[in-house]
Amino acid sequence: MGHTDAGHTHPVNFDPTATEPDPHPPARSAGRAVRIGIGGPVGSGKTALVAALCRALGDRLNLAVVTNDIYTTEDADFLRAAGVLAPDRIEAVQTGCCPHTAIRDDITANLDAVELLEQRFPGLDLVIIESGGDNLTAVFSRGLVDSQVFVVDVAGGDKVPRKGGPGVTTADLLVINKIDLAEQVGADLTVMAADAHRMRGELPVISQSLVRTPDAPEVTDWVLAQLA
Ligand SMILES: Nc1nc2c(ncn2[C@@H]2O[C@H](COP(=O)(O)OP(=O)(O)O)[C@@H](O)[C@H]2O)c(=O)[nH]1
Ligand SMILES: [Mg+2]
Repeated sequence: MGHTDAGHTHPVNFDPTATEPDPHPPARSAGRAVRIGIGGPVGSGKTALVAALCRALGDRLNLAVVTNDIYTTEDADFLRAAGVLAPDRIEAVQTGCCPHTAIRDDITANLDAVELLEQRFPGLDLVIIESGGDNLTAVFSRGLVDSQVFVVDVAGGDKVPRKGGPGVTTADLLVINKIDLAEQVGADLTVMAADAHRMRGELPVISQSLVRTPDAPEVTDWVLAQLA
């Protein structure tokens, strides 16, 4: 006899902004470097933020960086050329695939890069891992990072925070970058901040401009608090 679904109702409570929390606690073992992931869409200012953090913290901490690019080592090359950190403290992972794959689904290449840096620099305090530019869906596996920052910018308009996605809703810190451009693109910063807080509950939000404050003082303080 044929099966029929007639009469059955399937309640669908789909909330496109909701994301299942990662069930695995951060695998942080005593003594190893704290790992902080920096994610967010292409061009939002992730590499610029990594450079700012290196400038602000490079003299105070034993610090290293892993960059992720799809087909190049562009971000690592940029950071080395900018001289923000000794070149051998920067390792590039070429993902060859969608960036989220290498930071969330198969983190092996990133773990290898982190371990290489940990062997090269005993007593490392902090490893910053920059994701390849992705969209609003890419977040880091908690098996790779202890905490993560998601960077969006105002240039795409003030709608971005309310579009949600796991980066906006669950990252340990949301950065709204390039606030210096708000007027040019007609983005309302009050709306962006209010939407961000509504989407994130108690989780912190920092609005900043790396043009106005190139050393990212608020994000630097947040990073230091993660190490405390
Ligand atoms: N006006 C402005 N430009 C910024 C700011 N932060 C980064 N940029 C620029 O935005 C572009 C993309 O930044 P980048 O760090 O490469 O973005 P990524 O793709 O997320 O790593 C670069 O030209 C940066 O100089 C900011 O706060 N204000
Ligand atoms: Mg980058």
